[in-house]
Amino acid sequence: MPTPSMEDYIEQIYMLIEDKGYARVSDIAEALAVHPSSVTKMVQKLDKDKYLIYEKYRGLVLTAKGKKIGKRLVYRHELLEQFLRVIGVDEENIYEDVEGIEHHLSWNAIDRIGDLVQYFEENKERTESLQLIQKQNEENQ
Ligand SMILES: [Mn+2]
Repeated sequence: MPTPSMEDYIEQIYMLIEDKGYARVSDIAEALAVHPSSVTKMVQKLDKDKYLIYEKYRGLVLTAKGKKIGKRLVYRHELLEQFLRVIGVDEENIYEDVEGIEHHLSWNAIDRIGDLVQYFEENKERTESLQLIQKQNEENQ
């Protein structure tokens, strides 16, 4: 299993490759707000663990294993954003909150959160009913 930090890198590399077709060390460093030398170190570790293949002058490609995990990590991030949005968390908090929790939930919990998001999306009255409770709670504070 990748560590939280490895997960952040795999997730970011997967997104960069989806968006641009490639992921350069400088792009990864910028996206994660870290020094390029940290990226190089991590990329070497990810290569060693077979998540990607890194060739210094030719860039990097994800292996099948890296792609599979990258896809799940991006899905998890997006699902958690949807979840926080659906329960009414302020938009300005959503990204940071997801970054804070995404590595610390089991896949079991992720799947159940997926059910809950589906539960709300299948019937807008459920969201309205939740919003009513939130309004009442705010008024009572
Ligand atoms: Mn993330």
